[in-house]
Amino acid sequence: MRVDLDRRLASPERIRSGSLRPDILIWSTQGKKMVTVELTVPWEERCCHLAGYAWMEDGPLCVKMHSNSVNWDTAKTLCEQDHGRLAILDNAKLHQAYFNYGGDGYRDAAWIGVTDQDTEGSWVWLNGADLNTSYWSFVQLNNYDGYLPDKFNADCAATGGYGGIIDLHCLKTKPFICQRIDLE
Ligand SMILES: [Ca+2]
Ligand SMILES: [Ca+2]
Repeated sequence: MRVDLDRRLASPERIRSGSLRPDILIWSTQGKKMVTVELTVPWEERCCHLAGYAWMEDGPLCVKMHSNSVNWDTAKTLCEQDHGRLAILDNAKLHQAYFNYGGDGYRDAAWIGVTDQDTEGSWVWLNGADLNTSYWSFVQLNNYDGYLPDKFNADCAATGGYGGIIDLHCLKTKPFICQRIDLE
């Protein structure tokens, strides 16, 4: 079956409901069953790159490092507008893939998708997972970052230095990392 047409996934406009996954959806309302079919074609392996994101095979992780500084909420919105989310590094493998990618492992502070805005001290990723701090090389979640006039209210997290995680005031502006989980 040829689905890799001219390096584009093409389907008639009137039956296309989305450009991403799944490729085929078959359902029966009577039988209350749904079957999803995902076709893998050679070109799809490079989707992450083609979308302008970095492909970190070891994760696997498909992320984009945005160097412009915005507050945490804006970063979250910008990632969502680009069909993604603020990056979620909720296991050691993802953490390692991210920090080992290129360079010497150093990463400037950049927003990631974990916050303790709902309950102070209880850090939760945007996918609902609790933050496990065991695999971060240093953890500075002290609810303080010197942001004026609200120094003792750091509820959003950023990557920091060599494998670390730090908390900052959510209104502070920082670079941010978006993730396209649909391209991983
Ligand atoms: Ca906090
Ligand atoms: Ca802090």
